[in-house]
Amino acid sequence: MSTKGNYYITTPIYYPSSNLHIGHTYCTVMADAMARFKRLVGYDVMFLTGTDEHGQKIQKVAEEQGVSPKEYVDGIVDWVKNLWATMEISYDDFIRTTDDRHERRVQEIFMKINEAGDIYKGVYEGWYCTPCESFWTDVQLVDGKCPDCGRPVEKAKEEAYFFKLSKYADAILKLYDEHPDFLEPESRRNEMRAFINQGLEDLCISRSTFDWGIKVPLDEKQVIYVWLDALTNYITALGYPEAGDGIDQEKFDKYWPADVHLVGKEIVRFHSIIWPAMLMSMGLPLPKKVLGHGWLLLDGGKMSKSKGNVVDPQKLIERYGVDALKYFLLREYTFGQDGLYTNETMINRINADLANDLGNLLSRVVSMVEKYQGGHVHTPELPADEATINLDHSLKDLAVFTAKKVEGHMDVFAFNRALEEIWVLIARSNKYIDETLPWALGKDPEKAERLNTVLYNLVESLRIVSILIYPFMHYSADEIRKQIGVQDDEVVWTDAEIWGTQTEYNVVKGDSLFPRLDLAKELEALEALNKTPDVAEESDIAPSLGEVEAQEEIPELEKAAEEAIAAEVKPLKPWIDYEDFDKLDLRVGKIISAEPVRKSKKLLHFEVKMGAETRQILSGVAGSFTPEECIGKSVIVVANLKPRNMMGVESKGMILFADNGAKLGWVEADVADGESVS
Ligand code: ME8
Repeated sequence: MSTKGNYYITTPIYYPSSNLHIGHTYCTVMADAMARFKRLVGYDVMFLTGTDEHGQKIQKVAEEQGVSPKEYVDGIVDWVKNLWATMEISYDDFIRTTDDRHERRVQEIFMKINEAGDIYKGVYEGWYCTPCESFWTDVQLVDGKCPDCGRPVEKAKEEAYFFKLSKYADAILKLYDEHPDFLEPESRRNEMRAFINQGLEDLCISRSTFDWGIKVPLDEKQVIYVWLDALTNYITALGYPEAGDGIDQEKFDKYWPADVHLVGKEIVRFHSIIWPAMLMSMGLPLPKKVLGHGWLLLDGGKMSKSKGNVVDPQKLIERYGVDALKYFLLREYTFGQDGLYTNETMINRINADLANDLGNLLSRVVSMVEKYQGGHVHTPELPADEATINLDHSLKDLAVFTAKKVEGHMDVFAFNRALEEIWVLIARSNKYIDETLPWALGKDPEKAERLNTVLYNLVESLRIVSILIYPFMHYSADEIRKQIGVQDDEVVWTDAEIWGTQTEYNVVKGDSLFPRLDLAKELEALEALNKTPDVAEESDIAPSLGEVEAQEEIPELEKAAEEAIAAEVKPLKPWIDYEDFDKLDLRVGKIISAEPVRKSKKLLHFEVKMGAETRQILSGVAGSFTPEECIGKSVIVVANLKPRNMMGVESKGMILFADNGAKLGWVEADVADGESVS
């Protein structure tokens, strides 16, 4: 029963251009854990996920498969729903952008925005990045390429409808100022501010070069272009803008505005600029929070079977179970930051936390209750002496206070900290066994009552653990409850704050929760799994494109996020011979002056002192540094790079900078200028 109000949480609607991978699973698992947690603490939760099915990329791949786009996406959507069913993802609704309810409402929304005077027909002429389905202005391009994915762009010109996004620039900046928690983490807010300050262009919201989309209601020749179609899912699923028709608008009134849109960092821009602008145009309240999570990166940055990573969540689940995968994803990574996925990290995490700590605690306690107590423990009867009272209290106090700590971490989406807190209690319970030595008590009939007390305390602690882990790993929670004999089927969060809710337990030992894994064997097995073609998948149109390797052969299918992920951790270039390296003359230089270059937004003009010689060097770093902050830096210069003319100025050499794909940093030297670097 809900007492705390309503809570609406969403994931992105994923592109069914291919099967989902562990990155999508990561986002959905976080949303599911939060939805389950909120339900448990008393909210009436609406958890929405779904698929974003229109667009040129999907149309192309369907054509290549010789099927209609709808047939194509149907296959993938079945796979996605099946994955979520296996994981018991507790969504309340799954919206597909091809649902009739969505298509109809998107058209109505288009008309509403049009009536507000925010749509006009124009001609766009810009740089178009096909994989990202994004237009860019000259200023936004980085080295002439797409600033999001780094791929080449092409000039495009076409009649289309535009949304007056630029009109809302100030209102959005004001939103960030007045409601800083609208967009988190803070670093993303700063990026978005900088993006808006560069100048916000109106947004092209229709296309006429393909037809796999929702028709523009005013113009049969155009289809609504992805982001208007996609973002609106968050309200069309609630029945907006119409009442009646089986889906009551009550739902909209009840859950909108959303409490949180959980999204990957590469689509924060769409959710924190375009989406609020559209809502402002419709006169609707804005979501309370857009939360950008980090990426899971794979070895070398790119998901590929040949690199030895199993990225298919189904395969990991088949081998280790749903809870192990969920626990690993939630415990290993820090919300908002990128993290590296490796099979080894996963297996080590399962062994250390699940097999050793949690699994062991359950099996030790249940075995001892069976062995020493005939499977039965009851509320302690005899008051213990002071030392034992203190010992017992240290366990009880920790146990009953853990729920509040978990709540605190969940408030800020710190899933890993919440789990860490629960594992402190698990570790304390394991230590309590070592401190109380039940096997020694078992040898002395006079200590029978103390033995009962110790084992009862341990079972109580496990009962509390079973409640605390419920939002994250409900299968294991249920198994623990079954083995220790919890009578109440319903998991009640507040029972985790009470010691002694059940006066008697009859335990029944079951299977080991998480058997210990042999790391070497598992790594080998996972590698073999990678290499084994999945027959079921390859006989099926949709999943046959599920492997990321397959996508590598079909560049159009590669998604912006995956490209950007690859860009973030750049794969190593091929080996070079020492002779190649030796051709470089690297010197330490000191920047003695720095100025902008006229008519260039990118270039800075540096005077660099290298011992006796002072050179002028132009670098495309104006987007990252102000001239003032460059002066005085000691840098590394490729001194024998052939001089080049840039904007009519000769640049002699090149300064080295660190480049993480998003931002440049200094590579500084700590020696006198002019010195050689080798
Ligand atoms: O962008 N690590 O869909 P999409 C972590 N349809 N999360 C990842 C990830 C990774 N390696 N890869 C994907 C779209 N994700 C649009 C969204 S919403 C109105 C429209 C997750 O299939 C992450 O949450 O490319 C990311 O934002 C989302 O999947 C992108 O899914």
